[in-house]
Amino acid sequence: MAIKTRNYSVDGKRVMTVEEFTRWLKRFDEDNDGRISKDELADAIRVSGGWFANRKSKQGIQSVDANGNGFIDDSEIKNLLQFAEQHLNVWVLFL
Ligand SMILES: [Ca+2]
Ligand SMILES: [Ca+2]
Repeated sequence: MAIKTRNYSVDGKRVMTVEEFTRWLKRFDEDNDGRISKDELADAIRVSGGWFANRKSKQGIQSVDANGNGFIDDSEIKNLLQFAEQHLNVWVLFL
């Protein structure tokens, strides 16, 4: 397995730093434009075992898209941390 072992919190969430979460999210940037689209976020939700991925990703982007371009830009990833806890089974640590 190429995937590194992660720390897991007691409730089964993957524990990551903001940096690790950013790297993890970027794996879903399939067209490599440096931004996360609705479809790419939906993939991240699916991989995390979430239901209603398309609907959640639409809501997620709307709630974090500060500049209104319809994508999650680098500067907006930090707005996604609460969403990550709720829908991506990720618990982001602030260090
Ligand atoms: Ca992209
Ligand atoms: Ca944006």
